[in-house]
Amino acid sequence: MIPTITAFASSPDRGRGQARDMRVRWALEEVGQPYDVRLVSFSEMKQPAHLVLHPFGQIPTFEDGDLTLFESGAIVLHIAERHDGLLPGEAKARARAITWMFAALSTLEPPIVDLGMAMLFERDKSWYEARLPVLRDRVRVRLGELSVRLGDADWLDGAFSAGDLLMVTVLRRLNASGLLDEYPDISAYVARGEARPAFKRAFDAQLAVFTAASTGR
Ligand code: GTB
Repeated sequence: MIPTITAFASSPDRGRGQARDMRVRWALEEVGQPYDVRLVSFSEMKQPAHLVLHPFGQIPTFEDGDLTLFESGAIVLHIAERHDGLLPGEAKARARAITWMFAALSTLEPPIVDLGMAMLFERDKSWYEARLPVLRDRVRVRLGELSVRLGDADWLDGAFSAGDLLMVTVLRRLNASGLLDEYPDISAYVARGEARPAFKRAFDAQLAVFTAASTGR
């Protein structure tokens, strides 16, 4: 039996790999675990059949036999714990890699999502022009700190880990903001993640969904 994940039937990001199924796909590709994808529409996400899997009516979910998970970070951790390749074997290095997973999702992602949401949904508000620089500066604070820690290393703590996988997917959400251009070392870090064959397979798979939906094939 292979796991099944859920993803947008028609992703609002138009195949740019910004939705959170991308990180789950990438993790599965990194560890060589085949998977099925069930595509769901926005209305299907709010129906009882999906709410049983995801109490907040969102994607992604992960089903493997009688185990159902939601929350992309928990899903990636589950995959990383059950396969080689995404977490170090040594206990302290493993704990540090998991720390970076949490840092990506709870320290970096919130200000990045706040900025993205404002850019998408608040442009017509009277306060948008005043709020935007505040949101951008909040992200800059974190990028500056991350840049210092990364230094000239390829990855956050030794070998590539699930911490890097989540961090790269979170940072990619800044693509439309132009902010990554201010941090060439972080841009290069993201590019290293995107250059991984597993990332490319995951990206192509989610892009194929968008292409098929938009061409009717
Ligand atoms: N904390 C949860 C997790 O990490 O799994 C958050 C899950 C979540 O936000 N899912 C979104 C969703 O299902 C899709 S990824 N939204 C539908 C809903 O809430 O009704 C968020 C997302 C959506 C679109 C873009 N985009 O267009 O660029 C990027 C990211």
